[in-house]
Amino acid sequence: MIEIPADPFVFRCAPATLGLVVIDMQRDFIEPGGFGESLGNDVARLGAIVPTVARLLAGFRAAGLPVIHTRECHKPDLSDLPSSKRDRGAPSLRIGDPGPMGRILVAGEPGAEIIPELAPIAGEPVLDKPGKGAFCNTGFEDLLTARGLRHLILAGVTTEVCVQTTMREANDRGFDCLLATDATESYFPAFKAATIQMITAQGGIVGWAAPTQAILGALDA
Ligand code: C5J
Repeated sequence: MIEIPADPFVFRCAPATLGLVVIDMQRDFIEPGGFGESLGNDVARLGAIVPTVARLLAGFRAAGLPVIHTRECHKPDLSDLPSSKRDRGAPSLRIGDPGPMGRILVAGEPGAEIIPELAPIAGEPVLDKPGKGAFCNTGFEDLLTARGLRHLILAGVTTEVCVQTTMREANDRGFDCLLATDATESYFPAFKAATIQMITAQGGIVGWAAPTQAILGALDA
């Protein structure tokens, strides 16, 4: 049994049901010139968590536990991009527009790739998702179920958008989820803090939260 000291209480599971989900650690969110910066954000905040996410990944790989990566991106013909998503806000570059790293958030373009430091290795699924949550119009639930996964550690960006949405979707489907607090980040520090408070409040209404060291310590034990 794996036991992770967590907020609001210990997160327990059998190793065979535990997997790591790394959300959207893509060049478009983390590197200058991508979607994140086009929205006016300081992408350096997100880059700062890369070594911690790498440690978490290494811990799961060393323990022989499954890792799944997601990428927020759209088909080149944008047929999976609703106008409600494309036209929201006033970014300098919209999804599908050409930018310094190719077309913004389009599958196959350099910007949509996972950053090289966290590149998936052979056997690790990479799930392309058109929504903020990983369950929207994807086969994510089947992918998890086929692997016998019921307990998920979540990491990645951004905390209050794709990570939180995925965690809420997973929780509603009966998965127990723990957010790795120092392996996730937001462009807005207050939104990250509020997300952690929201998910763990009321007895863990959406799930658990714990730092990477606590997760790795439990895997080692
Ligand atoms: C956003 C994401 N923030 N991966 N995407 O648009 O959180």
